[in-house]
Amino acid sequence: DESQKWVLMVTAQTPTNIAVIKYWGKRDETLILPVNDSISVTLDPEHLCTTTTVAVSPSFDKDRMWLNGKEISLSGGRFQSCLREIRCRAGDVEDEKKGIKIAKKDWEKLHVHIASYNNFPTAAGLASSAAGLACLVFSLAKLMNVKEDHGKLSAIARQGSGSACRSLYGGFVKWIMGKDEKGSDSIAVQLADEKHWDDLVIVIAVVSSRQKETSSTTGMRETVETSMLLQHRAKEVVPKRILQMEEAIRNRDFASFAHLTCADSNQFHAVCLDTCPPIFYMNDTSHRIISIVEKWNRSEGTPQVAYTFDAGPNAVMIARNRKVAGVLLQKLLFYFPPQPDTDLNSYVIGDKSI
Ligand code: 2P0
Repeated sequence: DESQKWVLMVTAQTPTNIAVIKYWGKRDETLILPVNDSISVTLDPEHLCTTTTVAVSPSFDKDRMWLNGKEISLSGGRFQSCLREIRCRAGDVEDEKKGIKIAKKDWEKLHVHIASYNNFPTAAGLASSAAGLACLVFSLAKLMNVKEDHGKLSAIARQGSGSACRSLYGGFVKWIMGKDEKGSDSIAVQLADEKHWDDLVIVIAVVSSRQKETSSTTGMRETVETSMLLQHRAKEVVPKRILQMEEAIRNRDFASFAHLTCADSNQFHAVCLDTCPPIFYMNDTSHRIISIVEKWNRSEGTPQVAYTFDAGPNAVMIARNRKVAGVLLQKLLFYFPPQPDTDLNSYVIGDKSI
């Protein structure tokens, strides 16, 4: 049947983001509404990003998805929420060259195939859901000619994974927690674009290639249920830090930026420790990195490097400029010397087996 032969495709690429004021804890688990605002920096797409191709064809008999070449289930509630939210906003699509015409109402009957690749090892514990879900939502929105702005799309990506809403913009991004119980105002906004503060250099030290033991979703739930410190953090600490961080970013004030970033990472891990049973995401190597950076910053009289750790032991370090980043790499190689035959492109500093 000739009418079944066409395939329409869209490809998009989305970088991951690193929070400098952390999201940890939900007030609504299904809609993914957080207990506080968060701020992140989106990485350069060359390094840690997801590339997703979405395709539609009348010959597809169900929605299917492949991650790094392996088919995965789309049955989870979060994928289904994203697909549903995008589908119900689909518009008319026309490709004259291919002779394809899809009317708004046709999308209910059509199925999509999604192929997604990460250009970094998913198992290394580096945020992959943020880039993945943001890219999925963005590419589907393009394919289906959804005419919503980035804010609206961020609210859809949020329902796939909280941190994903921040990956729809480059530069510095704030996820506003919002007040609405349906989540319509829990969206991401760009604070400054990628050119605003381009002296900064981000260095990621892979401390362990093992996958984390407690998923973010489970960890957050347990923290919300058991930690008293989280209440204090969400209500008293973060609202002030958000304002200070916005000002530091606006003024490119590295000293304030570094103090806030390090303090917020440490408080996030303190909240994890305050959870019952306690959650340990950092290990001895992570702690050593903190000590090295703290000592260096103090000896210089003003911060040179900020560190931040997510739900795993890997260190994300932000150097004030390229020169400092060079010195940072030298220091890391001095404190964590590789064996002579080590491939530095995949060197895991705390994991002797690699
Ligand atoms: C963040 N993290 O702000 C924080 C800091 C990890 C530590 O967002 O349950 O994968 O999908 O909303 O977004 C990781 O949590 O969790 C995270 P869900 P997500 O980047």
